[in-house]
Amino acid sequence: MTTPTALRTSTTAAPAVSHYQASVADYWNREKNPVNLRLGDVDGFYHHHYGIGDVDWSVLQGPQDTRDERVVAELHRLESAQADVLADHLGVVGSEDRLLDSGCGRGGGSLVANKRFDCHVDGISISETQVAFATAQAKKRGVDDKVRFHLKNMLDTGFDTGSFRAVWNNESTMYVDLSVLFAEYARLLVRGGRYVTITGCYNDTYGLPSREVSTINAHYICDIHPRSAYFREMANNRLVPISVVDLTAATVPYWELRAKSSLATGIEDAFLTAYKNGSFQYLLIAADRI
Ligand code: GPP
Ligand code: MG
Repeated sequence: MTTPTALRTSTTAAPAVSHYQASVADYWNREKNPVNLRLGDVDGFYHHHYGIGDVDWSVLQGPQDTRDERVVAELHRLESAQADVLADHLGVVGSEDRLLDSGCGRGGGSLVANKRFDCHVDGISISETQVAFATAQAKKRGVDDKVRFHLKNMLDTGFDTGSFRAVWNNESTMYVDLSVLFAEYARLLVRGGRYVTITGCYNDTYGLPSREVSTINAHYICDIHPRSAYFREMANNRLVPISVVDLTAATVPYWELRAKSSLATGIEDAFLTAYKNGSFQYLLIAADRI
């Protein structure tokens, strides 16, 4: 077996990652889905998460030659609404505070938080391509003095203890062991700091992962956790939930529109079936570091 680049002993900035993480990084280094790039092109906020809120179904009517454009704008509006809801839960953030966007993708969420709070944001990813892309976006917006992106492993960031007012994961916790992740956040967050995640989790009351949840895992090379694991590992790591919002019903319309669009990637039916059969849930959890 070839040793993944990021695992080799090296003097480069590449983070120490497992073979599994190297395969995930490879996926994101190659990823160029129009559903992400064309949506980001709308306003320069490139997201790697899904959307919430009611769909304006009129986008499917009107001239055929501009239908795609209308659908792209509508899907992006719903993804932007999701990013705003996450930012709503970050608590009181001042312009000198520092936030961590853990699993930052192409950097859209970091730019949203900086725009809202004028704060410092560090975004981290194990994908070189994503870090380079996000860095270019921050430069383009002229916010690279406050928004910085790093090639780092979220399980072992190397950032100073107590250096962050808030940390978030927007759909990236399913790539890591939560017991290790939350121990790192308990270290990174200042006492009284805020942790927020929006995540897809499997529903303990359904049982173990359904066929559709397993299909989603295979599609993205991830390992969706049960809902219970979030609360157990937060409790084990000085993170006390303050808000739990079930966004499942709010995300279904996004998937219905995405399934009808030319941007569909093939995973849409699995999400829709999993949400509708009760095996999968889309949750926001905000917690305080005590
Ligand atoms: C969306 O990224 C998020 C993930 C791939 C992580 C898995 C999330 C779950 C809730 C299970 P994306 O925006 O790059 O995905 P896509 O290309 O499908 O839009
Ligand atoms: Mg996407």
